[in-house]
Amino acid sequence: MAAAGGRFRMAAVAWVVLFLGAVWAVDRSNFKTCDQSSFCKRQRNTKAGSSPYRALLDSLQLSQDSMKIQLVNEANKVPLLLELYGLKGNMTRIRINELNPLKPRYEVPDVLIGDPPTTRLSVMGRDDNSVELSLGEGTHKLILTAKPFRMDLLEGRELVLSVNSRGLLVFEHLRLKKDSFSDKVSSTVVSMWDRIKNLFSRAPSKEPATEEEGAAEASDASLPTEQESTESEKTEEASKGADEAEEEPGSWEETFKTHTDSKPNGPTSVGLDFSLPGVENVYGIPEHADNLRLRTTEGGDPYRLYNLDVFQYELYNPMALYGSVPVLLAHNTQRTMGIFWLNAAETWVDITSNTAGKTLFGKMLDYMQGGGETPQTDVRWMSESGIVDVFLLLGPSPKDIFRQYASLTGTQALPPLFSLGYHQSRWNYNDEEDVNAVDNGFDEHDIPYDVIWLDIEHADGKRYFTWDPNKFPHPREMLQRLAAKRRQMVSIVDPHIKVDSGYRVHNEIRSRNFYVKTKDGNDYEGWCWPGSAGYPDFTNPEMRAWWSSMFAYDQYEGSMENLYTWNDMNEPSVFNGPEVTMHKDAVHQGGWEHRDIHNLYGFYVQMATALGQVQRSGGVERPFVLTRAFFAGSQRYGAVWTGDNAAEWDHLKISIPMCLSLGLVGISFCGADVGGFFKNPEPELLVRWYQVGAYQPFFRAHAHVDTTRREPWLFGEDNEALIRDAIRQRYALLPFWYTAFYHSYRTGEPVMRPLWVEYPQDVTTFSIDDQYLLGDALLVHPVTAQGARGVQVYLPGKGEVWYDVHTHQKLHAPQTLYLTVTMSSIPVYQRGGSIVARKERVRRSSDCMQNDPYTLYVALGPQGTAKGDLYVDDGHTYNFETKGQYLHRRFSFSGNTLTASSADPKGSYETSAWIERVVILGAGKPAAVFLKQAGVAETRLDFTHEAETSVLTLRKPAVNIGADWSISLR
Ligand code: MIG
Repeated sequence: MAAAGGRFRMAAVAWVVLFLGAVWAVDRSNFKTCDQSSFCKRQRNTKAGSSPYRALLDSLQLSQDSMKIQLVNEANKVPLLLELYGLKGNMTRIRINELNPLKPRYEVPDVLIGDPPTTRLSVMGRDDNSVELSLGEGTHKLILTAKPFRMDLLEGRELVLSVNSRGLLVFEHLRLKKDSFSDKVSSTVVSMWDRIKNLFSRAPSKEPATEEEGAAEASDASLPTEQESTESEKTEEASKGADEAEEEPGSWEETFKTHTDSKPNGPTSVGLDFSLPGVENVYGIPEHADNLRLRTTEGGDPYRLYNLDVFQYELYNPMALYGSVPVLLAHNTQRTMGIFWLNAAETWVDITSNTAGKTLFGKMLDYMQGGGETPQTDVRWMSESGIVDVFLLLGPSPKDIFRQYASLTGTQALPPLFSLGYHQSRWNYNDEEDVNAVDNGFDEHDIPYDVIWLDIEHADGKRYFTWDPNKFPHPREMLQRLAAKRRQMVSIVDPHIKVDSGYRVHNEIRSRNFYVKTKDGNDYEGWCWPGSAGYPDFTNPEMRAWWSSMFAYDQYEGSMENLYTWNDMNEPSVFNGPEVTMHKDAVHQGGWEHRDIHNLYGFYVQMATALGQVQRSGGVERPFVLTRAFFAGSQRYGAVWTGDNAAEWDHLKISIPMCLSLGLVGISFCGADVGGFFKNPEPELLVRWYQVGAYQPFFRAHAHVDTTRREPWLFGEDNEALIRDAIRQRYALLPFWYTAFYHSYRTGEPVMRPLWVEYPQDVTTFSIDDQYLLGDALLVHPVTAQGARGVQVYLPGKGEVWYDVHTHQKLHAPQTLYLTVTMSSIPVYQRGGSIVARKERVRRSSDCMQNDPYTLYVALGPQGTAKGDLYVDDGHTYNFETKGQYLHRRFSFSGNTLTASSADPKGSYETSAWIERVVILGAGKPAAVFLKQAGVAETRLDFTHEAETSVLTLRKPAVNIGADWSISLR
């Protein structure tokens, strides 16, 4: 690859150094600190104090569903327009934009699944300096104070959230550069804007340049401006603004390392603060390699949200990573709330707290002396461009928050069943023989697996949608061989497209004018794996439609039904770009800068890819697409993973909080590279990682091209047996995983969830992130420490009981127990009161298990009752949605009777799968057991009872999983 040049040699050198065991460390100098990001610095330089903003009460307009009011910055007189909406389901939306922007500001499209339904707002009272509004179903009220501007949200008489109470609303209005300011220049600017838009006019487009434009104009028109803002007044404002900004270096041009950002629009950032009285625990805003519970950012950098390809990322810091979800959750024993900051530009989040640094004892002392202030957390959001568009999710319970957020951005797509099985990947499986040998290896070693993955070396010279003619000359035969074993393959399709006139994909994108443009209007080119590469403009719906069409079987040659997709490098990664990504002044469809849309790029790549997969099957089959970059709403399109981790114990450990944080903001289908991407894991670490991965939603082993091979059978028989056992545990629980995903699909609740979600009043759980729950029934505390002899497990729930799933030992809660572990231990507990379905016959793949019989595990609660459910469908089509072809079964145990009934009469599905066993944990020994089905005489069931563990096993009820029945113990 001579063309690839120095960057690749450099990368190679870096890896050699790494593999020689040199220091593991991100090169921090490649990435900006807040101080090096001029808008972050400017925003942060505004300190808490009295807000310069005043709300003009006379401008208040109340309509059916919203309130509009002008805000004016007393310092520069620039007017803003604030819109407030009460949304159905206990949410509030606040939008702040310029009243008369020089040109439209970016408003994020496509993330919300629709226009959120509103509720009626009403004015309850007003005086000289404030207005009181009633929100929602009358449960909340909002007091807007005019001067200084702030808003306080109350539930009953309790203040739950304040906006701009610290006076940190900073809205940099669009203005013209001072020295270029004249009528002539101003018309030049406008015509430049038109010209940039026209760059895309070759592409046929039915949509107007921006929908937002129209909306912004409409809202301008609909409001009487207090001071009629004429062109000349605007002019004054603009020049005033320019004066202020002149003092700030970086406002009109910004340099980082060798890159200069031309910033044609000058400073455009927006920022706002939120105060949360009574709150000490905040979560979310992934992706960061940090604990579940967010820390305060005083004295350090804010958490950064800017999708980046970070080489050798370090743990426990607020640096940006591959994906961004601007959603923060706040929790205390009384309530849970959420703040969704809908902005796709570079964003920083500061968190401060008045109790930070106080010890628990200190807080207690405060409390006892009555002198302590109420704990409070303050959150400050700062984005480089766009508008303020923020949703306040008012809970009050954690599950309300999930429902509220899902109503805005959608729920987790129901994955095809195979994708919940085990995935075998490495960079790279070399050729068809290699794929064959690995595939056969799983059979020889009796280890189930579902998917084998091909990384970038499979394509012809990193030209995605093609196959290397020497290594993969017969892709269809290879895929057919896998299909015959009821297995799948995933191939990588990255969004950087090799600039090569012999490459059809490139030619088509270029001829359709679908590439992102430079600020000068040329096709943007960057260096990536193929050498010089173009970046398709995924923000353009026409481009996405074309991209989707590339997944048709006749377009993607060599593909077939069991080939699925992996989207990597979609931050986007640009090796020679600023911070290894795209220049912010690159231009997208509609004339929007990359600055405006950056965090959305990866979201769109996965969207277009997933849609392509759906279309290739005529809308019948569900897609599977793994993405590295993501945004709010990405849950609708597939799975994410945590990128290039390392074969180190700390990286194993942090996979838990990283996936928990994603689950809290809707993205349930999360996993980390099992084994660690960089470096070679020692066998102990590899085994432990399989044990952890088997109990995380996306379960894929993956490894860097320079690592030694690590298929499960390469580490001796003992380790192989341990890995086999972990993978088999995963497969046995597939019915449970699938059901948990069904719930996530229905409600948005996370599959893998922090303990506090189920025990919201138990303060002990608030910072736990070394154990978690799957659904509401299984508690997992995996071993993540080297040489571990035991783990401290916290079992929550006053008066509850838990059962060790391996020994069936019953344990009383709440308690922290020390559990001794060996290399085979994967500490998992089933909650007393739950029922979990498993399939316990060992097969080659999940598809082979489709009609296998079930075992029900009924774990009796303290009252001798239990309930649970099971979701079943064909595992791969949309027929569950379009034809009602599914079963949602309910099981409940009380009064010594276990009953099976339908949880949802709208669904029905024919399956031959039956129940082969029922295991009741915590049961006494009955004299006899009877099975009853409608219209059939009662039959007696065989059973065994273990007195020591109180386990009652009922043999062969042999009822179809779709049938209604009851079993009574007498
Ligand atoms: O710059 O495709 O995170 O999983 O193996 C590295 C090669 C590019 C990064 C991904 C990794 C993948 C690798 N890719």
